[in-house]
Amino acid sequence: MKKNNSSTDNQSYRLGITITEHLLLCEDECPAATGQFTRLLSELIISAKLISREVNKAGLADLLGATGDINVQGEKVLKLDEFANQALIWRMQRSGLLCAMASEENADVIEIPDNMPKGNYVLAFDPLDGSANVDANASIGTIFSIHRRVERTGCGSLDNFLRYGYEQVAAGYFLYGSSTMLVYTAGNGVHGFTLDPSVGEFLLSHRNITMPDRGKIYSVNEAYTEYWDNRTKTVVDYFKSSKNDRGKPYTARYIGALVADFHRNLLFGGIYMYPADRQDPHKPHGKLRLLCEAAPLAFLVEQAGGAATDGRQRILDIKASELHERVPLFIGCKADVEKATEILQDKQ
Ligand code: AHM
Ligand code: MG
Repeated sequence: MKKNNSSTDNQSYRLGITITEHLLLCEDECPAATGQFTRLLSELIISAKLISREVNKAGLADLLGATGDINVQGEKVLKLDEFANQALIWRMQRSGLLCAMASEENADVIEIPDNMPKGNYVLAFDPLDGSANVDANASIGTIFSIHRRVERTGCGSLDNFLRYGYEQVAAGYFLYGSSTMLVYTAGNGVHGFTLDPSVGEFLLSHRNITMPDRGKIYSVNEAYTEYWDNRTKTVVDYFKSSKNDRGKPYTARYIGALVADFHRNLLFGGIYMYPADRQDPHKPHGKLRLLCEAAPLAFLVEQAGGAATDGRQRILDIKASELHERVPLFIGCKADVEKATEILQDKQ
């Protein structure tokens, strides 16, 4: 497997190529760029720094546990979920760069108030993915997806969000782990930046991340085995009984935070699966949300040389039909995802 963290990257980390410098360099390479996208990412970064700050002190500042509310997904809202959601909405609404937003925590499109300037982009986000891990001090993250607004429609219109994944202009995540990281793509490869707390800046640490064709990890919640159909069971059995390219068995890893499981597999090579759950009336299409989880990670994984499907078709080719649409997800190294999809289609 190609190493992502080369000595050159270590040097750029030490010498400090900041995310802003990186974005400005990318802007220079694109004559049509107006600077709006750079400003949009910069605003997201400030929101993420605020969230990272709260996550880091959560155990000390009465930020663990639930608020007592239930969100649109029928899940308990945690105090940090609420903080992350409010931080993003508050900052991004004022940026002047967005036309509308959609959050995993909000039932409807979040409009930009009348007294605030509007922009050309729309943003969908999962403010705190994997938040069930918060109280255990495990990794969590913020996932985001950016589209250009649909010109012929009003800002608050749902049409701005009911789009194909391949129309995204950028996507990424902030991971609040042993370090805070930003990993993003704007269609020119996948780049990772690590927050240096001593200077308060995201510095380039993982340039042009690429995935091997096959991985060595499979990630799935096997406690649900009895609810899967036979083809899904065959897929998981395949990874349990096959050897990877080094002739060794695949290893199982499952944190239970998509963003953290995805990040590990992106760096080390592997496949993450959240299949449909035919017997659970709440999860006939799996658990993960198309717009704020599956599509942005699918954009990233394809840019890194991997693949993502719902077991039948490419995630980026799915047009959302509702804001909180859920999809089964098979995402990771290309050959692994193709194998899983082939088994699910029974085309062996
Ligand atoms: P969340 O966005 O509300 O945190 O829910 C999604 C999370 C994913 O991060 C994670 O992969 C999955 O739910 C875990 O679900 P399960 O506990 O069913 O394995
Ligand atoms: Mg999530």
